[in-house]
This record gives sequence, C-alpha cells and structure tokens, in this order.
Amino acid sequence: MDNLLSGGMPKGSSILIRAHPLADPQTMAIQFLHHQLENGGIGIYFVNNKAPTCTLEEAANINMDLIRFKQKGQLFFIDAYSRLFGLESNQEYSVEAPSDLDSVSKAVSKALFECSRKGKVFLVYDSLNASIDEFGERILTQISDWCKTAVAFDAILCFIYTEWNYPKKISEAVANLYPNIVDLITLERIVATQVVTVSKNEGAKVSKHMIPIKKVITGGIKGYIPKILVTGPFHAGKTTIVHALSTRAVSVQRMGTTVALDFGHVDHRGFALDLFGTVGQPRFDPILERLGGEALGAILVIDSTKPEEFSRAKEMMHKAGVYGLPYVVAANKQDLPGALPVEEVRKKLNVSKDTAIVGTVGSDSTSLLRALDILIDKILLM
Ligand SMILES: Nc1nc2c(ncn2[C@@H]2O[C@H](COP(=O)(O)OP(=O)(O)OP(=O)(O)O)[C@@H](O)[C@H]2O)c(=O)[nH]1
Ligand SMILES: [Mg+2]
Repeated sequence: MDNLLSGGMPKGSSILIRAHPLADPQTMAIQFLHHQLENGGIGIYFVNNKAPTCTLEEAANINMDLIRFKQKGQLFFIDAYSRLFGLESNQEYSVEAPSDLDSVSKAVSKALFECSRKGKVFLVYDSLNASIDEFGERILTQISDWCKTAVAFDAILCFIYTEWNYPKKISEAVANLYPNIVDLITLERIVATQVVTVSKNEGAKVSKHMIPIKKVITGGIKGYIPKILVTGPFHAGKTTIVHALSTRAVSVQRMGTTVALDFGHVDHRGFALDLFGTVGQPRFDPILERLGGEALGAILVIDSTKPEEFSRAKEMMHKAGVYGLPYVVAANKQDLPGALPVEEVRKKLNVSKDTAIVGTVGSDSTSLLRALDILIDKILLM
C-alpha cells in the first residue's frame, strides 16, 4: 500500500476507502489506524453505525489490540451512535444529536482540535454511507470543510465508504471530494479451494457432500496471490525452489522425484503466496494440465546445464496453460560447471528481451527471492 500511495499515507490529507458491496473496508481502516497508533500517532474513531465497542471487538478479532491504545490515551472515539437510541455514551466525544449535522460537525471539530494538540491525528470516519443516508449531499460540503481542517492540523482523515447503488451525481461528488482513493474490489475469480469429504464410513453409505475449507489466519488483510505455478523439466530444481522459498511446504515425493505436486506457502513483502510445483516427468503430464488452472503467474525452472531440455520446458508451460500469464524463468543450477549464463539461456530458450530470466541456485534464497520479486511485480501490474 505504501508503494501504491507513492511513499505511504499522505500527511495533512484525506483518503477514501471505497469498497465494492461484497468487500470489507473496515478491516483495512482498522489496520491503517493500528499502524499509525503503533508509530505514536493519535487516533480518532468516528462511528455512527454501531456501538464503539463493536469496533474494539472487530479489531481484536484480527489480533489488533486497540483497547491498549485507548487506555494509554492515544485513541478516542466520537460516538455518533448511542444517542440515536437515547443511550448515554461513555466515550470522550459524543454527538448529542446524531441526526443534526451541526451537532456532528461540532463533535468532529472539537475532537480534531483537541487531539491535534497531543500529536499527529489519524481519524477514521465510519461510515460515510450512514452520513449520506442521514444528511444527503449536505454531508459532502461538510466533509470538504473537514478536509481543509485536516490540512491545517496536518491530520489524516480516512473515510469508510461502500459503493452502493447511489445516483451517479452522489458517487461522482464523493469521488471528487478526496485526493486519495483506495478501492477494494471483489473479483469473481474461482480459485482452487480445499474441500473435505467422507469417502468411507464403517461400510455405511456415504453422502457426496463436499465442504470447502479455508485456514483462517489472524492479523488482518494480506495481499494474497493464491496460485503461482512452478514448472519445468525433470530434476530442474522445482521442489528445491518451492521449499527454499516457503515458510511451510509439503511435497509428494517418491525416490527423489515428485510424483504429485509440491505445495508451498510463502510470506514475503507482506504478501501471502501459494506455490504449486509440478512434476517434471512427462508421464505425469495429465496432472500438469490440471494444475495450471487458475494460476496467476508462473516460475519456469530450468537446469542451466541442460539446454537440450529447454524445448520441453516451454512445452510444459503450454501444457499447463500458463503461457500468456506473467512468468519468470529461473535459470537454475548456476553453481554447476557448464551452466549457461542468463543471456545464453535467453538465446537457447528463444524468448524475447521482455522475458525476465534470473540466474538462480536452489540453495541461495537471495537469488530465488529476486526471481519471485520480479514475478510479484509483474502480477501486480497485470
Ligand atoms: N548444484 C545444484 N543442484 C541443485 C540445484 N537445485 C536443485 N538441485 C538438485 O537437483 C536435484 C533435483 O532437484 P529437485 O528440486 O528434486 O528437482 P525437481 O525439478 O523437483 O525434480 P522432479 O520433481 O523430479 O521433476 C536435487 O538433487 C537437488 O538437490 C542447484 O541450484 N544447484
Ligand atoms: Mg520435484
């Protein structure tokens, strides 16, 4: 995100997290807030659609302890919710009359003013939708004023917004209001999922139900590239590379060769990636054809001492159906005598200058990470 925002969150500015109706903008906002608090900033959380404690609970669910910052006097809530139901609020700032824009405005201005004296403020506004529902376009004029205040106080205002089916006029006005917009989009792309099923049960008849499962990791949002195919000829070093890159990996091996697949999970640069290594032996090519599906990119591993296998390498890319996807060539076994240098590999493999080829050694993770980095960048630019 820092790179996407060219060097991190802008100071003295405002940012809109604009989410597709199926996406979850709050988690991202909480994560931004938590990051600012950890760096010593002052947090303000404006909430008008649920009790402030709900936000604390949701943060705890992703292992982010906001209560600690609240107790330390670093985080303050503006409660624009409780009074809607005639309830008392025990928060530092509360909006007396949440249905009255002046009352909301007063509370926000007061909090911004007082908290800016304590340090650099990061304010989360949760949610813009509820305010649009309540005040219509009037809220946008008000926000424009707050954004000016943000510049004056060097604060960052972060608005949570879901793009429901608003009239074009409103959604355009919202988009025009903010100098920074982060979009959370849901892609309707089917990704390989694990399923669990029972196939034998003490001889009793079993149902054909398949239950999809997903291991849930706490810690908030992570970039996730669900499938990178690692392919290449027999013995080129695919299994070695998957294991060297992965924090967790399993392989189905027999007598030193892979007989089903390698699977590895990589945590790198804040990304979670899943690597699927294929089998090199041609008799397993039917598996290869199935493994390539839904991959977002590929690492083509070749043994740099065996140019006679290069055409097989390209054939594997075709068979796996990953030609056309972003890919990087790992010209592996560079440590062996007779290994072709990268430019020779390019000639013999007969690929263009645009194809990234990285010289690698299976035991040297620096060289492997260089290849992975290039691939990630290519995938992100897709
Ligand atoms: N010298 C050298 N040996 C390597 C390198 N990478 C892998 N190897 C060795 O090459 C052999 C084959 O490596 P694997 O990782 O099993 O190759 P693979 O591509 O998975 O092979 P299959 O699954 O059978 O197609 C092993 O003995 C590895 O230790 C490297 O960069 N240099
Ligand atoms: Mg293998």
